[in-house]
Amino acid sequence: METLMTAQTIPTQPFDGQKPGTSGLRARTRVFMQPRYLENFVQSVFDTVGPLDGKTLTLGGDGRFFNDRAIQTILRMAAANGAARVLVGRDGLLSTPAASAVIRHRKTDGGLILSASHNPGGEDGDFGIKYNIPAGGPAPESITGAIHARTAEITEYRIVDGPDVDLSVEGESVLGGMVVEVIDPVAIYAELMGSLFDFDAIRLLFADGFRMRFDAMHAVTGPYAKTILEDQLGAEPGTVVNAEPLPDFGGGHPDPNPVYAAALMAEMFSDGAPDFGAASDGDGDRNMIVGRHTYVTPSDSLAVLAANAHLAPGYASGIAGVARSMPTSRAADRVAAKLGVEAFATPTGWKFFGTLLDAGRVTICGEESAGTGSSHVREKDGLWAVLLWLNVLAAKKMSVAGVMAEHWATYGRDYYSRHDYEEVDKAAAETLMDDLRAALGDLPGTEIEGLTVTDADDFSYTDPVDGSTVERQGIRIVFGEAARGVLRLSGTGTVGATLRVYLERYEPDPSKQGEDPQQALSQVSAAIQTRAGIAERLGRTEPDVRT
Ligand code: VG1
Ligand code: CO
Repeated sequence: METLMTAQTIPTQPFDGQKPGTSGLRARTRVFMQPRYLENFVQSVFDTVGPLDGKTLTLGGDGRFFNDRAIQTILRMAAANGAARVLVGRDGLLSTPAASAVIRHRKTDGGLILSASHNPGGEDGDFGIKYNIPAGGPAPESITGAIHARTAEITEYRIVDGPDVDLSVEGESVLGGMVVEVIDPVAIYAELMGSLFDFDAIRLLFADGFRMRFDAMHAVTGPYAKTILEDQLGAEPGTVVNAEPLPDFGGGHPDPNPVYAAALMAEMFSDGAPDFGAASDGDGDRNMIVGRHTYVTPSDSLAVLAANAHLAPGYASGIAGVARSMPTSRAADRVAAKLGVEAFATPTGWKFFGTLLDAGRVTICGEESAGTGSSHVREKDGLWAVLLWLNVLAAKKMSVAGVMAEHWATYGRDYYSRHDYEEVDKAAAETLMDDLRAALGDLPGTEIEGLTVTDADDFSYTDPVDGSTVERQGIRIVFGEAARGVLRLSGTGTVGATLRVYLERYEPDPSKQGEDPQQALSQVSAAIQTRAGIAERLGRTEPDVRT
């Protein structure tokens, strides 16, 4: 029986810095756990997108430490703010792409996703939250800006009292007049995947002895990968490892790149390696693709998927266009040109793809940070990318190495790597960027480490659909047709600053496409390091991560 609960109005004062970054608000878990911090932000979201009266929201997170407590708080606040219903994943879990799928499929009035994605979790790790709009995607800058403005002037929030809602069983209950509907976190998503891909062909592939390793990194994708890969597609039991979501991701860093997914890399480069390997991040929107003895850069993966998407039933009629974030390599543009479809370069962050997807201008999008996705949802989608790769391999009956060789022979190879300098001094990193920005006009024509700069700018973007503009989205230093370096500061970190240096070089000649990427990029890397003064300014001679 539901007891009558009255909404309470609690006075509060603003916290500094509740500014959503590349993907929502992120902060140390302990910062989020202090009284009123989460409440302030959630009430600011409700004040911005509300009133909530009669509305339905989707709610879930990646299961990291504080996920369970935060969900209970948000449910009480949604009830106090008049929401009619909240759909919440069982045990409070929903991967980011699954949340997007639920928002779209059940036509909810947007949703809240709790995650700091690839950032480590735990009481001493990071936590995060973001609001997604009814189309299913991350809120655009106009909304995140309004939410931030609201956090700076908030004076009270609303919440009902009451016991915790039991989220361990599917079904409905009532909280302060609002229906809480606990849903299977996997079902809607798995059904969507089944509608896009040739599951029969992938089943045959596994039945023929194709071997795969999927490393869920103790993050949210485990249950999704187990259900789809092992139960539905017949991959052998044990294909998915680290499948149980843990509050601290088992102490790991749930970022699927060669450094943080070292165990998977070692297995894929061993004798007797499986045919195919993949990993996903904290909230399941990123993917890493590895063939036997073959690492596929995310930029190349985007290009390969764009070139071959028509082999999957969901994309059989072809793709409308391709969008990539600006720092992502130009490999996808080459595919778009050949297909005769539009190609777009957007700022970093999935929120910039939403308008293009909604307008039907693009079907496939991707970022060099291991995010790929399509118009099926409005988030990047790790398992989707893995399934499309499987569908392509099943249709082409080729190995990953074979697919890559064929792709590069057709389009040329874009050698690519990102070098991250993590948790460096924030002021020093900002000065580095400011000084470089100030020198942009003088760069063209200068020679650095034997390379001549032909162009240099700070990327600004006007959305071709809604006309909104953003500036200062990354400094580009271009060396002729072939080589390019991009520098920008991360917008997802919680401590200090992270400098990202994106390097690429184009090689059309198949006889020169077998070089080690770091070797192939050493000259452009040296040029950027020298011109930006990374060693002197940041005290770092080596990056922490090379993807
Ligand atoms: C990073 C990536 C960006 C991605 C964002 C969110 O942002 O570079 O491509 O969209 O993370 O991904 P930044 O500002 O740190 O470079 V996720 O999977 O952390 O939500
Ligand atoms: Co993520």
